[in-house]
Amino acid sequence: KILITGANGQLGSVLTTKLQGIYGTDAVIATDIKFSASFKGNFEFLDATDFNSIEGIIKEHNITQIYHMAAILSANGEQQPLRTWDINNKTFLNVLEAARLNGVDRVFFPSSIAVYGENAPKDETPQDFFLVPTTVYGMSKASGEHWANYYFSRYGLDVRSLRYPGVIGHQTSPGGGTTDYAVDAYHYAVKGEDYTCFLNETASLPMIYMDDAIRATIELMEAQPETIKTRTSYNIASMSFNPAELQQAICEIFPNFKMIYKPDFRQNIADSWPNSIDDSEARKDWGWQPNYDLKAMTKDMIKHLNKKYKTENA
Ligand code: VAH
Repeated sequence: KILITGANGQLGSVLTTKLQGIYGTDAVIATDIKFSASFKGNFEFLDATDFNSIEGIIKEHNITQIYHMAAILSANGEQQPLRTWDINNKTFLNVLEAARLNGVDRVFFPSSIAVYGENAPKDETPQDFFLVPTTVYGMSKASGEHWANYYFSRYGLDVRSLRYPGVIGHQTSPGGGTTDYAVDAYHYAVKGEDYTCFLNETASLPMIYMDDAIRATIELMEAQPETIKTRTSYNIASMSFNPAELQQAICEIFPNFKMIYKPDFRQNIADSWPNSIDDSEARKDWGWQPNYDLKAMTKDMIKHLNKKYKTENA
């Protein structure tokens, strides 16, 4: 059986539905610290900062795989640095130790391009580069990568990880990240409203469509163990764009859509991250290939959001 922490989060909830579709609803135990009334399937309340709670669920349900999706993201994390460090690290260490002690077969750890800092090359940032993250979120993801590598090397625990770019999807709202502007902009455009963007128009960042991010996660977890050569975390990429390029792509469908630029503290976070990343190792080791570029993502996002707002206003 598969345990997902943070199952009500931006990625966790889409991943839960996808895994239910592949393995069957009964095979997936979705957990979070907040309940979602619309959730369908097996849900259990879980505060992953409590080791005994995690170990209890693993034993009760004979968990063989864990997707640890719970974390405080970059922007929210900067409002509460010590709590973010504590929660992001304690939850992952609990997952690793409970997995090791209870024969869990495979663990997924979501890392992020937020592990890179100002010192790294901005374009096509290489997989192996000295990490100097400047957000607590990025620091916690960089330390998580090292813990993943340690549990693999010392205990043989099969931990796998991806450095997600900014993830954009229509299914869920983002939760306190620096790339959330790209999701919000589509919602405003579909509602016919202008969008005030918290980054400036030239802030280029690596991004990925939700469907590609979820497919990459499952492809990585289903890959033969011997193909996984990187046990810290793999870069994956699909596109990079800045807010002006997003506005242009949306205007091809909504010509009157406007973005107003009012950068806030999140601009400093975006400035510390790469513009684009090199994901050649993921392509070589386990065959990563993105399907969506900015044009295809924009078409699909607007198609789904049009439906969502039509049914909501029906
Ligand atoms: C964030 N969405 O903005 C996350 C992600 C690369 C960005 O890590 O914090």
